[in-house]
Amino acid sequence: MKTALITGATSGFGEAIAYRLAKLNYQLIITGRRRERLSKLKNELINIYKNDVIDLCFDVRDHAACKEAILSLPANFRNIDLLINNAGLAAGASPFNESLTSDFEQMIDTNIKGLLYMTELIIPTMIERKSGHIINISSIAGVEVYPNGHVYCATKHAVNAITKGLRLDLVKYGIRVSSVSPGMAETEFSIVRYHGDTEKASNVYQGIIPLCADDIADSVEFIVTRPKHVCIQDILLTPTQQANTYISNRKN
Ligand code: NDP
Ligand code: 8X3
Repeated sequence: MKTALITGATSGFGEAIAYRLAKLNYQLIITGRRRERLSKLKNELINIYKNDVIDLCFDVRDHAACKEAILSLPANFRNIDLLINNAGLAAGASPFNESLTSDFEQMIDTNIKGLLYMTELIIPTMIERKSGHIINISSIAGVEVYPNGHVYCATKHAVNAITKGLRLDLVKYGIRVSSVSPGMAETEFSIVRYHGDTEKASNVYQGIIPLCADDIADSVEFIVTRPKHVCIQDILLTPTQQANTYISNRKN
């Protein structure tokens, strides 16, 4: 049985990916900061799929906490075959000069530094075994910058550079490195982005059928079910009504 670790499994893409990988018979390590949600998800996954699941509650911005979490894993969970770096967020959607420094820091610390911490902690056993797969959840925001997107877009551009860099450095160990780059998807993402303002969040998807978390789980399933000699480097997917980050065909 293969082992996967998913960061940010308490909602949205991470949760959908957890269900999908459990269905594909992975034993899972699910992580996030919201302990109750993790326990609930763990119980549901065990009830439905009977797979082994470990829940680790920590903040990916805290290097010591990431390390402690990985070191706490029992022997049969230490060889992680698949790392899904999914935890992330956008904080704020204002012009640069009206944005909060604390939002900049939260996005950079989570989307870039958290991903780096988890990757550096997990790849040593992949390198040892000359096998493994890392999937970074990037975004269409990593491909093009949109108004008021500045730092969020910068973090996802960084995720893409890190993904390419990892692929270059890990190719000699047979480790696959992929990314998934979604456009607009309705999860808790916009509620978080607008600091809990649900009205502003729902306006984001007005007149659009957005992607849903299962669409991203479909991409992950496609990537992980390819034969070992195939590395899907990236899947960029958007709603049919979204042409790029700022041109959409909204039906009102
Ligand atoms: P959600 O807000 O629904 O989920 C985000 C997840 O990240 C939660 O499980 C949250 O868990 C976790 N998370 C956030 N900050 C931290 C932290 N500091 N430490 C640990 N976990 C953290 O959003 P999505 O599912 O939509 O987002 C998942 C990823 O997909 C993100 O990287 C996002 O940038 C990306 N993305 C989203 C798109 C969208 O339109 N929805 C499109 C393209 C990419 P908890 O709060 O419990 O810690
Ligand atoms: C989230 C997609 O277009 O809102 O990464 O930035 S977008």
